[in-house]
Amino acid sequence: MAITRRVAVVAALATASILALSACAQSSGTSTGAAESSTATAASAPLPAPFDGSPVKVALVRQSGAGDFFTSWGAGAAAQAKAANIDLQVTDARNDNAKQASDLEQAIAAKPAAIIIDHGQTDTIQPLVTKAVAAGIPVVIYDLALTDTTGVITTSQSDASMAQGVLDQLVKDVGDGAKVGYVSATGFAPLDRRAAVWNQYVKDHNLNVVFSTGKVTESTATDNIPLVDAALKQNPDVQAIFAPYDEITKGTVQAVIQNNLQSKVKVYGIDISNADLEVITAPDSPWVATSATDPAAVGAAVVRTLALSLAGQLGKTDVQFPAKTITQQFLADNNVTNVAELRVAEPSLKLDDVVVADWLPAVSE
Ligand code: SR1
Repeated sequence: MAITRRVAVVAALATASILALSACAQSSGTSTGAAESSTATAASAPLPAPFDGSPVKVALVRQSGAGDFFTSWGAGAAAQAKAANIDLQVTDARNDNAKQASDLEQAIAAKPAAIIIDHGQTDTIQPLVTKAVAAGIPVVIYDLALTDTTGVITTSQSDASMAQGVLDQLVKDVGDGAKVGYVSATGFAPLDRRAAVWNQYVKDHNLNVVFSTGKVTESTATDNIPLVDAALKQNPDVQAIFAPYDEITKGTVQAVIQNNLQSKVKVYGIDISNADLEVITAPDSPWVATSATDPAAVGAAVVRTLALSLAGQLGKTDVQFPAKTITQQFLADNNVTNVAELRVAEPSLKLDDVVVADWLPAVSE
């Protein structure tokens, strides 16, 4: 790679880190404000009960992590809540499991009309979900693995199809039997679901896994760089790396570049954001494909799931949000450099036909 091109990817990664840091600063603490740029399509029917009177109090108990995904998800949730006359009380434990448990205890004690739980660890949260259900409080979870989902509405991205989409591309690019690396962590519901698909592809395509590493922290992108750097130094002949969470993907890309392996190693990720798109579309970026939803659309859709359920109109207990696999080539062909342009190129990302009603259209950014 020419030095100028290498500089372009590194510059994109540096911008991505700065964006991630400012995103962290914005997303901590309590906030009920909707994203300024969001718009609500006009509803064609009046709000039904219980949304037709005073604002409906709903607690959103989050365990978010580093990066744009969580910030956009929260903005989408807040915008949709506003459109549905929901007073959304948000707490965010930011990787602190004890704080999330205490936030949930307090939410149950406040007797809201419902509780949404975004991410979290099974051991900490299961007993409190059981307590909330016993207290008659409707609970919707997103990206949380429970051992008992009785009385709970579960939501997630379509993690299995996300992993399949990007791994099909990996196998197409490097072939069966290729030398591959894996960078992820265990104990997080979406990552565990993606891992199950990865293990199946490794078996089915006889992939030669030369390293497995990775972790989730408050600075996931930065903290994965030395792990992948060490793995690459041991295995410079690896052909492809699966890094299924965009913060981990960014750290992986940085490690590939600092080892000057970007022309030899392809990186496959999951998720999308403006910062990610900057990294993927930088000249000679090794990040060649990602499977993604629009996180703002998913945050909004989780709130709609709850709203439909409170109105007695949901009719199911599990909702999965479809994703798309997006290649570097698709972005280049469609001149996509940010999420707004991606929504135009791939309108299904808006989820505007998922868990909607005439009184509850999807908000869009
Ligand atoms: C630590 S879990 C990270 C994942 O959760 C979100 O749902 C995103 O898809 C992200 O990859």
